[in-house]
Amino acid sequence: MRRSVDGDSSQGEWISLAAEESPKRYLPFSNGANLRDHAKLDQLGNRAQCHYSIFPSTRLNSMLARTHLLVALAVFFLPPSSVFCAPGSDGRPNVLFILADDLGYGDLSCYGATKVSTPHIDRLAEEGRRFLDAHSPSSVCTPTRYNLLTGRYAWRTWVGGSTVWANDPLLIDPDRYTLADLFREHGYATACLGKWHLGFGEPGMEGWDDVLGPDYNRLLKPGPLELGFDYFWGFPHVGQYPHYIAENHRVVGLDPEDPLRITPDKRPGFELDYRSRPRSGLAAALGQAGGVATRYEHEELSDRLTERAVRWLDEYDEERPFFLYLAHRNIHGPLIPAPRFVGTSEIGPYGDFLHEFDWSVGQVLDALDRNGLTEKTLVLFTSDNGGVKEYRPNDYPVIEGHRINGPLRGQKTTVYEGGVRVPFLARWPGHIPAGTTDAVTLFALTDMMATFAEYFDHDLPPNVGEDSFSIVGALFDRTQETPRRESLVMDSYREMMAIRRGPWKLIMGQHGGGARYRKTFDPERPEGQLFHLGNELREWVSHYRTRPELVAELEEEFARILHEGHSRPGATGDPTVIRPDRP
Ligand SMILES: [Ca+2]
Repeated sequence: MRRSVDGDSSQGEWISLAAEESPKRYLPFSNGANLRDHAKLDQLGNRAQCHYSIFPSTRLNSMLARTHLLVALAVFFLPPSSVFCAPGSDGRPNVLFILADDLGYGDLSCYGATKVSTPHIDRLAEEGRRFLDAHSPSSVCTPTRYNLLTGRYAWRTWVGGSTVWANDPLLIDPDRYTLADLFREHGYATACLGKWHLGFGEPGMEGWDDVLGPDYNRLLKPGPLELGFDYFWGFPHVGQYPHYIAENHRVVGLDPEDPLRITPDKRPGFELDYRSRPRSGLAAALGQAGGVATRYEHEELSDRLTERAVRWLDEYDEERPFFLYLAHRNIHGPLIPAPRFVGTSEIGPYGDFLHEFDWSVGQVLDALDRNGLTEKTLVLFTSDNGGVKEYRPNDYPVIEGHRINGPLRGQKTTVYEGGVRVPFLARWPGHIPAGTTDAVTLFALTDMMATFAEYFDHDLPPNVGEDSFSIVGALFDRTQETPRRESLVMDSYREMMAIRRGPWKLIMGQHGGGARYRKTFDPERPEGQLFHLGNELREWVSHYRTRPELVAELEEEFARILHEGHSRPGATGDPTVIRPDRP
């Protein structure tokens, strides 16, 4: 196995996969590298039959710019009441937010995949807008979900860049104003279906154990219902124990005679108390005992979630609009689809699992059609982090010919683009032009808070959405009233921090900071990595040594965002540190 350009050999086999693509092709400051990345993306544009090319320098893209300008001008001169005149009773759409799990930038046909077929998800691209510069912006599940629901960087919290485990409390302070609170305040019914992965309960609650966490036989509270959701049906996480489904505050199907218990990790250290037990990331060996009647099998989980989501839509008959947060379990490992999908793809279980996911999304879109909701619903579709090539040997997928993260370097848990750049699709018939592509708007899932606040003409208080910037302008081709995002902080599972501004991305370390990252420092190499993503999306050519003034500027901007406790103008915050201790 060759050593990668940044020497991150600690990240194992995936580097050799990357090396197969001969990084030398990307090493020179050559147009060839640019063209290679761009040609790949151009294929994506063609596959989605987009109206626009994504390349700023091309003639087609100038058409894009002109079209956006014309639309913006037309919108500007329309009376305000007509701008969002929707078929719904009051003009505001339902919002269906579909969050895939571990879906990579190259996993969908509409983002360039050729070894799998995702026609139902591609439909969203064909009938809506595809974004190419969207970010999670964290590299794993929990912190991204925190960003989405709060509009605040998760590295300001005790979870840092990693995930909560079955014995962790609710990460979001119940007093914090959330995206669900925003929708509810504006008259929406709110529901969360699927993977939660933000923890339940709090230390000191009845039944709490300092090592094992909440008592799953009691009320799981606080949880989603304390954060603005009217209804919750879902599971705490995927993969780790316990394997159960909860509805609102209760585990479904629990037999009092067979209580569900978490069994402690056998490794040294877990006899410690809650605050001093080993950090998250080591807790995967927690087990489950009892609760037999509550257990699900992985192969049935997608079916059960799909059935619940479809039934929720079929039964929805309220006058008020809804915000449905559908957090899917696919395509997070274990890669076990329902038996009827096994063998349906050319690339084994990974592709089969993608096919199951696409089927599931298709069922949900069919439910919108069947209930006359398609025209009244803004569908947003994205992923919580990049795809996984390899970090859990048992799940190593056979992916010959399939580039999980497309042209991007890295994978889930790293701060390279492969870990944090995600597909993002938006469809609202009549309001978002069909088949369009936006390659220029830098944003993150953190930005949903400010986006919908601006849409509702809702001034965010200073202590809400501290790192959130609206993308209303890019989403709906309208004049934007609030500041646009100029920089974005991203982080890895091990809190390797990066900051993006324009095409430049500074990684404040020598590696990608992935799950297997070890904090070793090579004095022979530059302290950080500086990439120009506009010239070279692949992140092989570092300009760190040649652009010290730019490195200093970006470091200064990051330090400001860190120490001011916020990045959104008008917000406030206390000086923060990266991953503070648990409260
Ligand atoms: Ca994930």
